[in-house]
Amino acid sequence: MESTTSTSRDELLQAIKSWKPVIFMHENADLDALGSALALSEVFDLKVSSFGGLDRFAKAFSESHSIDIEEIKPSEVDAILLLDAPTTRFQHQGRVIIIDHHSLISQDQEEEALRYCDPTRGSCSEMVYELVDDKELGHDTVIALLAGILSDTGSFKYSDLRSIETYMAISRMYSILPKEVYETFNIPKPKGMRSAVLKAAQRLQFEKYKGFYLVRTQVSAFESSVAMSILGMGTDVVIVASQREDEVRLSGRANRKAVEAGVHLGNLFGEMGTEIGGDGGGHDGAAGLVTKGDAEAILNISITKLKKQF
Ligand SMILES: [Mn+2]
Repeated sequence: MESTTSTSRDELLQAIKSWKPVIFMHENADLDALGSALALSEVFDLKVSSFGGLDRFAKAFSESHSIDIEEIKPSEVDAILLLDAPTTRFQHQGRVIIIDHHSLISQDQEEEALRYCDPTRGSCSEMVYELVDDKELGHDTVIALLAGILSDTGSFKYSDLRSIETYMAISRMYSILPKEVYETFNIPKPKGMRSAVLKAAQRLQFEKYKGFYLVRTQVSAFESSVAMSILGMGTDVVIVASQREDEVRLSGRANRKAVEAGVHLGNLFGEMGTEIGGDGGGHDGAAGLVTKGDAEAILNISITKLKKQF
């Protein structure tokens, strides 16, 4: 089911140069998407759109580095370059280029696009850097790329050696020490996040299945931060749901041991999205689903399906 690189580097670069696409990042764009966008924008003189918003780290980074991103709508442009997501998921006409490192969950998600995608890579930033490594990049762009690699690989916890090699190559080329990159993540926690984590811990339910601790819980917000915090408590897989009116968001995290035993949360949520409606996907150890219904019922379905992966 996994889609790998399907266009050549030369064909991709040629299309970027001749189509002059506007860069779109995924919804709630993270540092990986932002770093990739800044590098391509700088090298090929492309516009970047903030359509779909930025997450708190990407937002803090662009604010502190005075990076101004316009909110260009997809319907206003002839060609789109989508970064760090396997499908566009928004209304648009015209040509599409996709550079991504997620797996495409189902064939019907496939769209007419020039795809330069490799789900075996740890980050989009490393793929993009390798496309432009013969060009001189600005300092802020380099920091964003390094931060993108670090955050998407969980500081290399989930990476292969290529992520580390690319990180090293960039750091060496621009003489950047890790402490400067880590500063990017040093931003205050938003109001309510700590209490969301504590409330989620208070109401979590766990079971032991084939020697693995499976945890579920519910929050009203911050589901992915909560999932990360609970994974840090020593659990093997955690799925956190948040209900907002009839919309339910699931965020899941699995540790290496669970992934090695067969868990792939991106596939799990992708299949659930296809079966019950909604958008789901991600990586083996970190994924999300947005769907409609009752949080408790959807959590139950996810745990039942999760057990089949072991
Ligand atoms: Mn990414």
